[in-house]
Amino acid sequence: MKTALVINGPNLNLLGSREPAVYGAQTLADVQQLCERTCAANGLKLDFRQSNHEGELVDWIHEAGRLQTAGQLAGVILNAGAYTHTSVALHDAIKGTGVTLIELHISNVHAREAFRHHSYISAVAKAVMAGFGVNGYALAIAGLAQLSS
Ligand code: CA2
Repeated sequence: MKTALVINGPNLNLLGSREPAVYGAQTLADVQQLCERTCAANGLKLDFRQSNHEGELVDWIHEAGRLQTAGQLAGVILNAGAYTHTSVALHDAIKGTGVTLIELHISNVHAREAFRHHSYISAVAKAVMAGFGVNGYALAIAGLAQLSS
């Protein structure tokens, strides 16, 4: 059974505590449970992580590339948070590893401030998911399962 690696970037540990109108009321622990259930239903194992540190996210993308090459990983679902809009390092890591990656956003970033409209991730992602709330994580896992089958 292959693994889906779900990576959450900066400030997503605050989910459920503030800005419910934008991000909903569910916590990151709730999102992890949703991902557990969805992976089980789609024949995948879940590895669920969060970090506020850009370099740690880069290290995890490198690890994902190695695991995918070894046939153990279906791919990555990445909510890079604000690093989406700033990080050439994440862009280079995804491109350099060639890992299958779905970019995910809880909110519709294109309906928000102009600085959220550009993503350094989209050009190197297999697919992009935005605006479905936290249910987007479940939709992305189902999509990843189809891509890897
Ligand atoms: O919509 C998304 O998922 C975002 O990736 C979330 C990021 C934001 O910078 C992106 O533009 C869009 C922010 C994550 C911070 O989440 C918080 C949740 C609750 C309270 C404070 C922050």
